[in-house]
Amino acid sequence: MNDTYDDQNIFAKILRGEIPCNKVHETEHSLAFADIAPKAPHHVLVIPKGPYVCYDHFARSATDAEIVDYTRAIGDVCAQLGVAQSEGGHGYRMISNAGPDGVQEVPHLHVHILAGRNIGPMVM
Ligand code: DGP
Repeated sequence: MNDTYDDQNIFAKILRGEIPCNKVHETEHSLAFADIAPKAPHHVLVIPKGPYVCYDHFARSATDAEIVDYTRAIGDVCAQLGVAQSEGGHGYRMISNAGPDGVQEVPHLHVHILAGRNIGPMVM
């Protein structure tokens, strides 16, 4: 996988409204929705609306407005879920897989927010 964006990926279809999602939060440049196969009581995916394949692609190509919006949207989702550590919540794990070695399935940048139980140690 490289940074050539495939607009037929499943999250592009969600953004275009071609397939449904369980929306959690939306801003001008970002969308958050429940993962279809949750690995924790809260498992939310946060994506930018722009055509970015992975985090490094986004960080190097997105506008400052998109980066600020996306960064804040992730924090706002944590607060909305009641897990923001800075607000007394129990915390969460935030993961973003990239490319074949990162075992990224969907080639549109997404951050996984996993929370609602002790997620356990990182297993490699
Ligand atoms: P990753 O391996 O990081 O690319 O994870 C992709 C995630 O996307 C995986 O946890 C399952 C989720 N997913 C795949 N297809 C759909 C879908 O159609 N809807 C939703 N809500 N999530 C999906």
